[in-house]
Parts: sequence; structure tokens; C-alpha cells
Amino acid sequence: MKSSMSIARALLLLVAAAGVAALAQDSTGDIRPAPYQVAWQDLEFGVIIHFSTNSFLNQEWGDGTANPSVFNPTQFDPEQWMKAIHDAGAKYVVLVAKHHDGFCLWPTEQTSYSIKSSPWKGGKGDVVGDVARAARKYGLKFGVYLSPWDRHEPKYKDSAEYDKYYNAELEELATRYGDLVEFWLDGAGSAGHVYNFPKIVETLRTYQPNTIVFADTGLFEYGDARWVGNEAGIVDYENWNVIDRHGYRRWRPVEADTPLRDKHWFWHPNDEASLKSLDTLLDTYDKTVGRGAQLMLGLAPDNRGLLPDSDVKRLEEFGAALKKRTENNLVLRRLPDAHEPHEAALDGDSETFSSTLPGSHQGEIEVQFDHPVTFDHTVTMEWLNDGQLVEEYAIEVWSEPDHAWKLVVEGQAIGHEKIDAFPPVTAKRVRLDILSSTEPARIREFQIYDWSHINLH
Ligand code: FUL
Repeated sequence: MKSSMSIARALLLLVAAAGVAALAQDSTGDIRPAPYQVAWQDLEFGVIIHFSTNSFLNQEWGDGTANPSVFNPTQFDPEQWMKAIHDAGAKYVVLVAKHHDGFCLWPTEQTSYSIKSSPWKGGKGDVVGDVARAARKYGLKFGVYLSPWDRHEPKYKDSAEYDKYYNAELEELATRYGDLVEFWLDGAGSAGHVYNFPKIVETLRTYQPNTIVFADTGLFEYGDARWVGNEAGIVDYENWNVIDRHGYRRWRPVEADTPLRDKHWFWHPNDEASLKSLDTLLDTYDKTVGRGAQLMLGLAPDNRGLLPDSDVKRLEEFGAALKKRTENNLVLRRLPDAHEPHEAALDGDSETFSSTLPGSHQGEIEVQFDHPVTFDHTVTMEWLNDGQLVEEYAIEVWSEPDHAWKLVVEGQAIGHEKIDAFPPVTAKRVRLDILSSTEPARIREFQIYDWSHINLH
């Protein structure tokens, strides 16, 4: 059964109109994603950019006393950043518009502690505007990080006064720079401070109804996506999109943020040794995107206002390697089957999906070849609009001598995408075995690769 998403959506509408219980909500929350959440999950890979007074002062956390005069990049060129980001294969950019030191990268009317007071472009510049424009020029979506913790602003001492200040800053960002793909609500440094988060989210939503609010679990109820819990770029658990906090269940996909230069979000001089290797980046990708999460890679323009050449080169290598890995999907060389029931899961097109039989909680998607193929990775994707339905699955190969299916790998969550790695196996028949799904499984893609034999360097 070949289903296209648009047909499926139309069917869903019919089902909804008929009031069928399939669309029921959990009594404590909606356990399916909102459309803007699945759209965001499809982006898979984004970057977060840290560039501020810290970039000129060799520090990670400014204390809010830096003189704005230090901010003076001589070769500021966000298009150079965007080209590298685009080449890496990332789809969105979050710019830190204000970090914990309180220095604002746009000409805000709320404080003079901003680029207006810097020598850069005679105080007439707008980093946020320039970066947003450059991102869109390269087809990248744009979002912002506005640190709640503010170590400069005197109003910070008074929660109610600071809430007004923060809301006014947020309103500027939410109204001046077009659609925001993501808004980072970072909890760092804020322990003990009381914020009016309902009001903050209300301000954002008034102008940006479809922005993904990223929040750590402390701010769970306000977020649309959650922090992975580390900055190492690893999802180290079964990744379910629905999580529970005190009986409050919500669809909260995970985003894993990790910097390109180990442990450094801002640029530091003489720091090339911390640049992550291509192998590390690929491993990070497999442990984030390959475990159903978003990867958010931290990039740090230097004090010239450029991404360092070494970082640009690494980003290009990363993008080229990711591309090369997807070039030889062995499934596309399978034997044709006129009655292929799962063509849509095998067509290499993640815009289509195939369902297991109505009413079923199990099912198989089999691929046959005319000669044995050797492979060591599979990529499996679920269509999530109706929820994360697969609870347990296996990849198996047919053993001719034993006349039986042999287990290659077994897992639980698939989610947006699951990359499975295993020692090379050789077989003429391979199958994805859905061992348990809450409703008929919807599989967007089942792909088979031999990655250990391609040169990614
Ligand atoms: C953290 C911050 O404290 C770091 O400086 C950085 O901005 C990182 C992305 O988030 O919470």
C-alpha cells in the first residue's frame, strides 16, 4: 500500500470528522506532536552561534562588565558562516542574541548595553538582522537565544521589573526578524530567580505561534522541545518523544546541543586543538540524529567576525561525508516486486510512508536481492504525525543454510530516525520486523548501507 502524506492527511481529516477515537488525547496531555513540531523534527540538524563580547575577551561566561567598545569585528561576514553551515547540511540557525552577560546584538530600545554602544559600524549595526538575512539567503531557518539570566542588567535583581524588560526584548526579537524557527529558553545561571514564564511564552506566541520553544526539563511545561541533559552530543537512552513529568505527558522531542570545538561555545585564540574530528562529528550525528533527536552544533565566529578556516573546512568535510553515506542505499537495488506492499517505505523518499495492516501491532517489511549484499548499517524512519508508535523492532536476515531468519539487531524506539550499526552481514533477504507497535506502524523509510567500506575522509 503506497501512501503519500497528503493522502494520509486527507484520510486523517475524514477520521477526525467522523469523531473516531483514534485521535483521542491522553487525559493528561496531547501525546501526538503539533504540526510545527514534526516540521521542526524534519529539519534534523541545526547550529547555534555564539558571537559576542566574549569572542573578544577569551571567555565563555561574561560577568556583564565588558566594555561595549571591545565588540569590533573587522571582517564580519555572516554569509561566510551560512555558506559553511549550508555545506555541512544543517537546516537551521539559532543565534545567541543575548548571552548571560546581557550584551545585546541588536539595536534594542531596552538598554544601551548593546552593539549601539560599540564602535562596530559606528553603533549603527544589527548583528541579529544581518545574520537572519544571511541565513535566509542560504535557505536556512532562523531562531534566537535570549538568555533569561542577565549579569549586566540592574533590573535583574527585581523579578517583576526584569520580567517587563525581558518581555520587551523578546517582543523586539519576535516582531523584527521574520519567522523564528526556535526560541532558546536556557535555564543556566537562573537558579533561585523567579521568572514569569507563562507571560514570556505568551509574548512569544502572540507574534510567533509556530516557534519551537527549547527548554530544559525545569521549564518543561513551557517548551516544545527538551534538552538532552548533556553537552556531549549524546542521546544515551531509548528516545521516546513523549515524556512524563509529574503526570503531565507531552510530546517533547529532544535536541542535543554540542559545540564544534570541544567544550567551547565561544571562540578562543589558539584553540585549534579543540576542533572536533570528522569521526567524532559522525559519531555525534549517529548518537543524536541517529537516535531520533535533533543535533544542534555550536559554532563560534572569531574576533574578525568570520568562522575560522579550520572550522569551515571541518563543516564542509562533515557535510560531504553525510552526503556520501546516503548515496548508496542498497534497498534501491532490490529485486522489483509487482505486489510490493511497502514500496513507500523502500523508495528512498521520506515524504512517503507505508503502514502495517490496519488493526495490527506487528508487521514485516522485507527486501530481496538477486545476489547477496553486504551491509553494516540500517536507517529506519517513522512517520510521527500520529505519534511514536513502534515500541520494539528487529532487523533480521534470512539464512539459507538454516532456513531461518537470524537477528542482526534489536531495538525499541525508532522515532524520527534510527541509525543501527552492526558488524557486516551478507544476505539476499533482509527485513525490518515490527515486533510491537501501539497502532499500525507507519514507516517512512527503511534503508540499508555498507558504510565501513566507503572512504569518508
Ligand atoms: C548553556 C550556556 O551556559 C552556555 O554558555 C551555552 O550558551 C550553551 C549553549 O548553553 O546553558
